[in-house]
Amino acid sequence: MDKKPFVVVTRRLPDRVEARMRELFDVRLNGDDRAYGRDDLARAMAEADVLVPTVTDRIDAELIEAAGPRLKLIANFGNGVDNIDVAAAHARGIFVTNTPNVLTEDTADMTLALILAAPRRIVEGAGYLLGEDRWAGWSPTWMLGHRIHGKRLGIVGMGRIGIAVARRARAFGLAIHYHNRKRAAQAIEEELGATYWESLDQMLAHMDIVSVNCPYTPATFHLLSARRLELLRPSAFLVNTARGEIIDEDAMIRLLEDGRLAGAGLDVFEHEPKVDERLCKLAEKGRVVLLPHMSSATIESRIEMGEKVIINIRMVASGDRPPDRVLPSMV
Ligand code: 8YV
Repeated sequence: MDKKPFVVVTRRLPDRVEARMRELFDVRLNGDDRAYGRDDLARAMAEADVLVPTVTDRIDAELIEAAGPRLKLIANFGNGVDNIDVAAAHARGIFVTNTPNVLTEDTADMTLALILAAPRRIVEGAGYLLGEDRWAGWSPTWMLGHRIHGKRLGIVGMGRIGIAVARRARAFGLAIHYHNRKRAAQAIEEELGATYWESLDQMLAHMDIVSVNCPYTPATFHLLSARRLELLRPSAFLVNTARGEIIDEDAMIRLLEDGRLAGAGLDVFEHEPKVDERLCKLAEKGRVVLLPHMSSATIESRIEMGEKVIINIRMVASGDRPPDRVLPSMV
């Protein structure tokens, strides 16, 4: 690759990151932040040495197979790489990288915010003061939520973010339970006082709050299927800051509408950016708290994600392996 690789960035990035990229690369930025369409992606991949996509770009096998001979790296601005066909890239000898670790704490913070916001009706209460009918003052039985202290939290996916969520939840007095492909290290379990559930079904049936923190892969599509969602207690709350496709959203909505699930806190949706109208109606009633995929939306995270992208590009440009390489076996 040229020392100054031709890098195409599909979305607007923090100023500091863009400035550094201008210094280091022959870079094409996206000033007006208009999301790339499929043709834009195909054109960029036909001529670039490096593509820097985000979660809003679907980089599938067809686009990768049609990519130009220069394309050596797809440096995802994001931790999750479900938007990229990693196996197809690998087959073409194109590196794929992501931006792990730098957004873990912020994403865990937002997960806790939703674990608090849904049972404690925070958004609904805040909205009340802005609504038509003004607040008539305190009342003993009004806006009552559900205590989370002492309740059981079931974490689906005990990776970096799952562990960071557990650490915070423990401080809130939640009992930590988890299901994961493989058991966490004993030291982690002891630190968190965490109980491992080999059976996801069994765990779902015994939790007060369930938090989805696993990656979205072909194996986790509708991991929380209609059948599994039925196992949840009617008093349970469901939180998702991972990917919408991990939950059968239609089945979840029907349980919420029928009162067979107490509530949900959602930062991601199965058909993003489309948010199901029924969820919006449930939000108006305070039954769910909805956020626009902003779990890692801090200036610090986004700058550090950009810095990781830059390091991955520079390593590949100098003929080395990028530190945040994603292999097909990892997804
Ligand atoms: C990113 C995320 O902002 O990193 C992820 O996987 O979902 C978000 O933190 C988004 O993916 C940007 O591509």
